[in-house]
Amino acid sequence: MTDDLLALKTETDAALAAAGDLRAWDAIRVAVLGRNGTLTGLLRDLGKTPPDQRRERGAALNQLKDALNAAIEARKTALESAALDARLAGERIDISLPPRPRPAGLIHPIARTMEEIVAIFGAMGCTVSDGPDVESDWYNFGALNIPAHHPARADHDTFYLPAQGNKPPPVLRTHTSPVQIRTMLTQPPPIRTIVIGRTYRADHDATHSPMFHQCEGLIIDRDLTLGHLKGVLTDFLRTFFDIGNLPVRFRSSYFPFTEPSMEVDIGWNRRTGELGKGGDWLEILGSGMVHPRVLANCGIDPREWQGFAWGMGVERVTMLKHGMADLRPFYESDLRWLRHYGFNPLSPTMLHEGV
Ligand code: 2U9
Repeated sequence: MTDDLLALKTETDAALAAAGDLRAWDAIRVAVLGRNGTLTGLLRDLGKTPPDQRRERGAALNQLKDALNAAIEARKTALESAALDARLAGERIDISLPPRPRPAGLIHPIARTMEEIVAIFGAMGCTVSDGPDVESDWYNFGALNIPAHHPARADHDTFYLPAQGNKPPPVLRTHTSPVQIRTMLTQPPPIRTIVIGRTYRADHDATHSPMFHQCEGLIIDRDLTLGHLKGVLTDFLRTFFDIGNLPVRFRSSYFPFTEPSMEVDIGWNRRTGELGKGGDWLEILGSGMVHPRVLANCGIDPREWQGFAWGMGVERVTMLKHGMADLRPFYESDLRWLRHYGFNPLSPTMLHEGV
């Protein structure tokens, strides 16, 4: 190779080494191999070379062209891979960073209890059903075998809304039971569902609030018995209170929508409030086999299907589980109370993870 060609190779190699990015690299490529590039000019001038030197000069130029092409491509590959490395390093996320030591918010005890109840009955195969807070007289009372003037209506301290036309006035639902009525009217049996939500009764003291939360359940299938009811509720109570041998007692009772009906008591110590031992009994929930008339009201044939239902107050089970004496702080948004009784949202101790 002649001196001028060697110089071009040396110059180009130096320029490529100095090119820090693809833009600089492209400028070199164009300056050497482009239409007006140095090498392109030399090839064009080949015709002006005296014929006796032309062959040798042509071979040298081709050799230089191959060498320059290879050097330019190699530099491109190196620059591209350096750019990718830089991008990957810049986009790295350190997933080993610990969470903030003090979470900004806490889970309200009512929300926590509802999450736990859903987790436990969910593990038993129940869905969660939902319905409106404002209900018709029929869904809240009539369909549940509580006709007008039935004495059970007096227990409910109902909030009535203005009547429309000749229809009975709508009500703020006094229990979540109308949701199970809606479920039976829209879904064919078998049914396994729970309902958790706000309910309303005109009552206000240390253990009653005009708005409170209920959880009710409904299981409909062929061949269900009181034995199934006792098994499901005993398992629920022992899991919820986290006491494997919690004493559970079923006591005969009356509700218009179940027959037979049973109240459920758990063992505790009345003096200390400790659950699970102590020889005293505490009423915790109501239950029973769904009344055949309630099934028939929803178009379900009671000769083919039967089932059981239960109900409990969410505030009440929360107070018992966590030793709270008064229900009113649940709704007062007092941050000191919430910091004391709230639950860490990052706490990994959800019941269903350990059941
Ligand atoms: C349908 C059929 C039957 C739900 C039931 C109870 C017993 C019960 C109370 C507990 C405390 C309400 O929050 S509380 O005041 N509930 O004792 N609830 S059986 O029975 C149903 C519901 C819907 C269609």
